Amino acid sequence: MEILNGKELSEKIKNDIKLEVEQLKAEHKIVPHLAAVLVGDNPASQSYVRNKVRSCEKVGFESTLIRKDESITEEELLDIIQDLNDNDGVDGFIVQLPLPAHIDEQKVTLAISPEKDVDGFHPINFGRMTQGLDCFLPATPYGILKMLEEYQIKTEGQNCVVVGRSNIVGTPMSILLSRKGYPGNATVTLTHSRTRDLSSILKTADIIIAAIGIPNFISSDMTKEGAVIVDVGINRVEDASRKHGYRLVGDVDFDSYMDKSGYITPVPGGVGPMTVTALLLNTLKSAKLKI
Ligand code: BQF
Repeated sequence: MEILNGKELSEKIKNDIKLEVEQLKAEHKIVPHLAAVLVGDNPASQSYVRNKVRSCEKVGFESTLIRKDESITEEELLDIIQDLNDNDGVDGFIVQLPLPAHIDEQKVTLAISPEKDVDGFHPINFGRMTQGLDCFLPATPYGILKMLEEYQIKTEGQNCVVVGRSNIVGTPMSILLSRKGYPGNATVTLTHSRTRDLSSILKTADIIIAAIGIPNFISSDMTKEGAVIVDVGINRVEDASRKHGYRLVGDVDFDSYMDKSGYITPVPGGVGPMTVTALLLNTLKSAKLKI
């Protein structure tokens, strides 16, 4: 298997972003500014937000982290979102998901101004995406497209099987791969928990996007020789030998692909870093609209 190295590619793209930010600063006095709202103390969410803030620092963006206790009311959170919408100094912002059960995520997503929705979750951006209009693409699918492009993976006419139908990964990914152009023009099958005989569908796939959230769910005996395997899963599994008592594994049994041909993304270091970098690209795009 050839490795699709998301970590390495994300460093390369971040370096390009950094150079562009230096130019924006020098020529237009513009410094892109990303804000993040983190509610509660979910360890995974804290780590994701840390990655985002650290990446901002690396490329020369300004960043603001707004931390709130999980007892925050929906109304208070919507007020914070309104302030960020109105703040001309902020180019884009994200509200880290998941939110506590008493807050309606849909309501929160709808409250974010589509012009600052650098996560690309607002239905305006989703709708614009489906029609091929200019928009903020959702970060994970955007990062995957960048990776397929960099490694010149053929998508036209290829059978692509997406596993998982979430609003933020599976569903948009299926739309993006079936759109006209590159990377697109694929024949896409969107599968999910109610799909019958997933194994035989997977056997037809030239490209697999695994976004199910079940550790090691897909193994090499279920897929064909030479397939491109994109593993979106980031699952914490207990591992007493590790510093924090857990390690990250994907939705794909990576080790089972040792002796196969094709391409595979590792976890960690595959899609994850590309997701964060895609968020930076969206924020840069938003900032450049000020010119
Ligand atoms: C890596 C995310 C599920 C639900 C909400 C690098 C990240 C992860 C892994 C990261 C993710 C996953 C993020 C690695 C952001 C990706 O080295 O493999 C970076 O920070 N991500 C998120 O913000 O919300 C999620 C997954």
